[in-house]
Formats: sequence, structure tokens, C-alpha cells
Amino acid sequence: MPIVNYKERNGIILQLGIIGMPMVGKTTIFELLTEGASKAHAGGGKANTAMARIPDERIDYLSKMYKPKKTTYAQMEVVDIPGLSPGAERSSSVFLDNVRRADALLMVIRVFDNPSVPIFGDSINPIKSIETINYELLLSDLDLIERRIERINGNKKKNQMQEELEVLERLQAALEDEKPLSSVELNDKQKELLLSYQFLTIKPVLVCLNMSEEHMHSHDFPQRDEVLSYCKQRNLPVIEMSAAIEREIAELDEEEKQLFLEDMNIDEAGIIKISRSMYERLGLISFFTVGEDEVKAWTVEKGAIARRAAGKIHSDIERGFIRAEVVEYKDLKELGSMTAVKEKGLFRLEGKEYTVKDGDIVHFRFNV
Ligand SMILES: Nc1nc2c(ncn2[C@@H]2O[C@H](COP(=O)(O)OP(=O)(O)OP(=O)(O)O)[C@@H](O)[C@H]2O)c(=O)[nH]1
Ligand SMILES: [Mg+2]
Repeated sequence: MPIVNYKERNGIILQLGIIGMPMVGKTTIFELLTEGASKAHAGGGKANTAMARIPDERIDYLSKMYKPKKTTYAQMEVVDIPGLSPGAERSSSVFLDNVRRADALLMVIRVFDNPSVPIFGDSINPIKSIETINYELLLSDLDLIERRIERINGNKKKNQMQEELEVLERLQAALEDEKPLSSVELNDKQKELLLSYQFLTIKPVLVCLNMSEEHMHSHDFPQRDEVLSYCKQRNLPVIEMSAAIEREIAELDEEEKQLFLEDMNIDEAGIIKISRSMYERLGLISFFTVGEDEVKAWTVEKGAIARRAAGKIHSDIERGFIRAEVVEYKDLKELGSMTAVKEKGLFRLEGKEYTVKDGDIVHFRFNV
């Protein structure tokens, strides 16, 4: 499991950083994810940042059902991170700083073949690209660890820092072995110790293979098996998509889009897979609140109890929590109305220690 500091992030929006070699489709995917959002086009080597809504067909459905004044999807912030310059002495600080800030990384890898887009390096080589990018992140962590170890060794109170030193040395060994820090088994106390370092290779990574139209049609590309098994061995989730196709269909309405995807032999748009996969990787779930005013998706970590979920909405609701009225989305969808759900006895009252599930529709009773 990745080390994620939920405590620190409570109330803060998730940030997904898009990284990759030059000219692989990063900005195209950024634009797709943040379609329609107001964008802060930074320019001058700075990162572009914008909000992206996390597509969720459950929210689409609930919104049709309740016809609320407002429909709110879960959101994330997406950053199009420039400045990865493999082969240079060091990656730019713009690159590293932005990676450091991100909660998760989308690694865009070029698979598409397009004679009019220059290739970085000698040829299109997904495994080599993944290795090169990982190496940049690894070097940055190694650098940090070496400096810290040096400082501890030179410290008069070195004896009191034995535990930290031991962990750092284990991490150093992993990095020297070209393994990301996320692969190192640590206990909770050790994880706590490390949170302050903001290492890069503990961040959850999704690999996005940016394929061409022909690849999508045939569900294949050169060395696909090798690439997939390479990622599997390293516990890297993979999303196969074509940014170019998705850009083409972005203008279409939902129905046309679906037809087009079917025609292209694609089960689901890549950008939907990206947000779902990121949620999974970060151990997050959504619960919903519904009504005539608003239908809304809320994000909490898996395992969150009802009181905490209430606190996402308002601290008053957390403090004055009485009961959570819970209905499962799948029951509501199956039975078609809240009345039918209640008649079937599928409406529950839960206490503050109840563990919220993905897809719960919740109404909190509280008093202040
Ligand atoms: N054929 C094809 N071309 C693509 C695809 N995705 C992106 N391109 C093209 O590749 C070029 C680079 O795309 P960008 O999205 O700007 O790539 P980038 O990674 O942001 O590039 P830099 O920011 O310059 O490093 C553009 O001309 C895109 O139209 C794809 O899936 N298929
Ligand atoms: Mg770009």
C-alpha cells in the first residue's frame, strides 16, 4: 500500500500529476481530463493546473432521478507537469517540485506511431520509457536519503536517531537496487517517520499507454505482452487508451460517444478508467448525498466511519451526529425509487461507527 497522508489532506483536494517524456500526449490527456474547466495556462516552463470532474455514471443516474438544481461530481486537480529531461544532469526543479506536490502520478507512455510527431530517443520503447522516468524519481529520493544519512551521522545526538537511520539505510538499499520505496515493507511507525520526507517513489503511479487508432482496433501493439507483464511484476496498473481518439469524440454527445467507442472496439473511455484507477490506488471511495437542491459525490478514504464522512460535509454535522440514513445505490437503481427501497426494508439507520461503503447514499441526522 502506498503511504498517503490522509490526515494532512483532510479537506484538501486530490492532485494528479501527469508526467512523461516529451511529446507523448501529456497535454492532450490533461485537456481531456479537464474539459471545460477554467485553466490556468501558466506558460514559461510552468505547470498547467485545472480541476477535473471524476466521471461517475451513478451521479448521472441520480441526477436524472432527482433533477436537482445542482449536480456535483467528485473532483481532482490535474497538473500537466513539464520539465522531465532525461539525460540532463538533473531533472528540473519545476518537474521535481510538481511531482512532490502530487498525490498520485499518471505516467503517459508513447505507444502511438505518428510520423509527424518526433520521437524522443531512438525508437518507441514503452519499457525503456517507464524505466527512464522511474529512474529520475529514484535519483531524487536517493539524493534526499543520502543527504539525510550524512546529516544524522554528523549529529551529536546520533544515538537517538538510530531507528530513523536504520529505516533510511533500508530505503537506500532498495533504491540502489532500483526498487521504488513503495515496494519496501514498513510498519506504521516507520511510515509515520517517513511522511515528512515527501519521497517521490512512494506515490501511487498509473501507467497510461497512449496507443494509436490501429492499436485500439486490434487490441494490440508491438511487444504488448512484454510491456503488460513488466508492469504487472512491478505492481503498476495500466490503462490502455488513445488520446487522439478520445479528443476526436470529446465533442460528441453521450449516445454518439458510446456508439463510436463500440465501433472502435473500446469498452470504456480511457479518461474514465484513469479516475477510477486513481481512486482505487489511493484507497478512496465515494458516497452520495441526494435531494432536489443537489446531488453530490463526496470522497472519503476506504474504511472511513460515518462520523468522519459527516465531517466531510460540515463539522457541525460531525459534532452533532445522531444517525446516518443509508441506502445503497444499487438498490435504488434496481428498484427505481426511494419509496420502493423503503418498502423493501433496504433503508438502514446506522450509528457513527458505521463503515461507509462505496456507493452509499447517505442522509445525516444531526443536531447542533
Ligand atoms: N497519432 C496520435 N498522435 C497523438 C496522440 N496523442 C497525442 N498525439 C500528438 O502528439 C503530439 C504531442 O502531443 P501533446 O499532448 O502536446 O504531448 P506532450 O506530451 O504534452 O508534449 P510536450 O509537452 O511538448 O512534451 C501532438 O501533435 C498530438 O496531436 C495519439 O494518441 N495518437
Ligand atoms: Mg505538453
